[in-house]
Amino acid sequence: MVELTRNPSVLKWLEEKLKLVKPDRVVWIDGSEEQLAKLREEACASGELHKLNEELLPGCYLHRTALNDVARVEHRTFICTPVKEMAGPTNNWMAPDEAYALLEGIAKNSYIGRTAYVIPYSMGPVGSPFSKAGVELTDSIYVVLNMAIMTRVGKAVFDVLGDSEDWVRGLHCRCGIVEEQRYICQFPQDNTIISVNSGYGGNVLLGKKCFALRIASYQGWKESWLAEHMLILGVENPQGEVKYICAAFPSACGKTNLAMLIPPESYRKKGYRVWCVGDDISWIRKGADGRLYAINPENGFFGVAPGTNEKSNPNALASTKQGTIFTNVVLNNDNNTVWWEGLDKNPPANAIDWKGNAWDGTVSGEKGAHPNSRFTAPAKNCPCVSSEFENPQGVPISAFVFGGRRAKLAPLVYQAFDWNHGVFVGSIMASETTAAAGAVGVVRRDPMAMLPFCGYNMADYWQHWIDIGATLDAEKAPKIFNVNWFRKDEEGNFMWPGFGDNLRVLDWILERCEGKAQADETAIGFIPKAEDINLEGIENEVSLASLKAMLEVDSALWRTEAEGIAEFYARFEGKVPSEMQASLEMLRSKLA
Ligand code: OXD
Ligand code: MN
Repeated sequence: MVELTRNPSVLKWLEEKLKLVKPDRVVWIDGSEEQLAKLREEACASGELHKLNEELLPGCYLHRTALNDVARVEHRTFICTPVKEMAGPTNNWMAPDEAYALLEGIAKNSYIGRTAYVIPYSMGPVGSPFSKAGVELTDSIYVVLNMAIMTRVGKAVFDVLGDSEDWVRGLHCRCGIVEEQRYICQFPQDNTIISVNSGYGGNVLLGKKCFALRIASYQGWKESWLAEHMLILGVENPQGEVKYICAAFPSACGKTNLAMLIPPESYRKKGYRVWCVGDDISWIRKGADGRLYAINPENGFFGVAPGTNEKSNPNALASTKQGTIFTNVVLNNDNNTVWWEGLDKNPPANAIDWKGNAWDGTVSGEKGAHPNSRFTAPAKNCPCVSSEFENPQGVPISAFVFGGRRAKLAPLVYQAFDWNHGVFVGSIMASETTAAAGAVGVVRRDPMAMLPFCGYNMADYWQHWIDIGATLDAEKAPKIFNVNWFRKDEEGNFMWPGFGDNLRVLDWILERCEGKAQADETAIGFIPKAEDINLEGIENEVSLASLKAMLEVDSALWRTEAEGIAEFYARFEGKVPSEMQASLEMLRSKLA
């Protein structure tokens, strides 16, 4: 085996892990196209990948997971800190000793007869001061090929790492894909992740949720930066100035769509453009000029396929036209391409569904693609990818936007009074569940959309947000907002058109950041004057009266909400920062 580094901590860790899992051979991933091409070929020969139509989808492949392995498994995801209190009340916890013993027991000998792949990868542009290195040891070519899209892989990562011990250790073992033995464990104090018995993206592409959010959020706490579940987009105005926004939404709120939005025609004509820097994760640091800067640590999009189409997100669709790996979508046998629910109205008749069975979409009552089927697409494919995507210094952030899915409660948009109040606004994020998650309309609290991704006690995480704010001059700190695209009228219809028209709300947000637009002060924050939201071109769809209704703050509903927040805060047993308790008290008294 050709080792790609002499880093003693890497070699020692690998030696230990290889002794544990006992592969037949070891392959170091050097990042070359030549090596990746060979692995693709090998995966096609074994059936792990299926090569799609080279003319219509050049360099694209289809993969099907095991039927019992189709999504992240929050109930089997653990934060393994020395004491439970460090993980907090919202994380599953296991003592590190116990977790290592359990997982190493499962991992033991699990690579016998298999190949071990050593993937050096960088989260963030190689060599950027924001970036961090990781090494993932895996027995899955699918993982190698997905990591090669989602991160920067190869020897250059080791060259920058040198002999440093600051890298994240990640061990992935497919084992038998046994659900009852599936564990996704993070050890923040050890910079370590172990994932066993899964082959599904979010559980096994260890650079993504496990490192870039769970481990990185802990690192950010210790090193004075933030790792957030946020997209990054740039809005370019007709003068050519670009302002950047980071936005956090729980899963299933259209994050990828917002990150790549196409401006409404009236905006396009004036010269507005939207640029995508990232669709899922932001790493944020204070720059030399005192402003906050963000990078997207990823290099690709791991997007949900169903519902992605020419209308909802043409940029995402275009991103999947080459060099993409599709997981659990429909295979159209007639032309060897892919299909999913919501792509268009023409499901193929001669097809294979995500389970690998013959499927006729014109008559079948069953879905052909799994609702959580995915595309792994290179960011460089995206027609609206930002020119700053590779900027090692990141982009300056003007606004943070939090959002959720609330039928009645939250107005279309409101602005927090100040940074600390903004932390409160982020902490009270919640979403009402959709049919996809079982019961409809159940409120799930998801502070900063980080509930499943915060690698330490969420109360410490909030304190960290407050501490970061304290280091910023008020005029340089990003302004903080909350949006709700999902408000419904009495008949249950969505009141706001969403998609590209969301730019109208971002427009107001950026005007507020520049101190231009007006607002009314309410109990929950600053609300726009309806006249200040630009409805040009959608006057027939959204009346001023309807917009006013979307901006209303219903005190009775908010009083109930305040009690829900208090109940949630009580779970933290006195650890919620006093600034946030004060915001809750202020809300209660203003509503009284
Ligand atoms: C994701 C998620 O897959 O947040 O990005 O669930
Ligand atoms: Mn996500």
